[in-house]
Amino acid sequence: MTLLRRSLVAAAAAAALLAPLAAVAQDIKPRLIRFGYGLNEQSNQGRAVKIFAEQVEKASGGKMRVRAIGAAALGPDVQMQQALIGGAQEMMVGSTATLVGISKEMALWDTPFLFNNAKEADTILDGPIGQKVMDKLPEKGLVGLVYWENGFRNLTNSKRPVNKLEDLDGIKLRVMQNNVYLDSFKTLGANAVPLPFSELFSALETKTVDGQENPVNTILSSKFFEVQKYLSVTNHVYSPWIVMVSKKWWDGLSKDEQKILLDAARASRDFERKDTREEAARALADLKAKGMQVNELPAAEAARMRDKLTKVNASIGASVGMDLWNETQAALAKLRGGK
Ligand code: KDG
Repeated sequence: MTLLRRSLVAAAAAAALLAPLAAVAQDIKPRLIRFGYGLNEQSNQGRAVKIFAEQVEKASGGKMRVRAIGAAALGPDVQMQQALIGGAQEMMVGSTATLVGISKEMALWDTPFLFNNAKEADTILDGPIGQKVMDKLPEKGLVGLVYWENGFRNLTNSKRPVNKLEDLDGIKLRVMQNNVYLDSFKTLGANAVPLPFSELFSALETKTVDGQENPVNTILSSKFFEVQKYLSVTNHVYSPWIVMVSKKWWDGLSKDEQKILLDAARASRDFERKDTREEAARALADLKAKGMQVNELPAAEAARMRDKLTKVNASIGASVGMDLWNETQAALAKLRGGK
């Protein structure tokens, strides 16, 4: 047998010996999941991603590892959404409001004053209507797992307290990149300026905008109190976050792996809502202690705000579909003791 032939036979034998080891090595190499989010690690959003990561690693015996990447290091919501659709990133949590450009039914959750309290929000979001809205995502390349709580949104600005609608006149107010928010605050008299969350602090600091609106948790964790004097409690809309997976990647997982992610998402949802509500209960006192001047919008002014925004609601109904709109209104009426 020639030297070449002997070498080839030896190489083939070595490869046959090493193949099972390579397969075992492949088996124990953990599946890495890049999970992007926009707030910082110390925020309620960051804390919940950490819980999700711990649950996944524990349930998979270390075979699935979540790399939590916060502070919009993977880009703003809209950029991460595209990365998931393209399969360049596995998971994210972000605002439903920034998803409307991809899935129009998500605009349902932008409806001003849709929910009166967290119980209504949990019941609708975790029930058949919330699932129906989520079921529109796979055709767009995304899979929604659960809704987390961003929370009821309130106004801050550097100019004056908002005690009546007219106090919004001329305020340059940053809003999320979403037409309902844009239309709503234009209707209320503000000069609405859409910006990604990642640019918000510097826009406030440089006075590019006078104000913004976010839940008190975010006002605290993003230190907006350093660049905003006035906090006016309006609770003008309940804002959900949504935990999503790239469908391209999801479809390649085993049923067991998919169940691990869904179970961990549900556990992190329950943690996140409890954690967010406990933090929100302390937040007004914390923000006052940090120098913010806090006022509550009087009920009569909130009623005026609702009335002014009814035409925005009509456009939402038309956009998400009147069946979904009417089903939601009926479910809420039933929850509130109506027929
Ligand atoms: O990644 C940031 C998003 O989670 C966004 O929802 C935060 O509420 C937010 C805003 O105002 O952009």
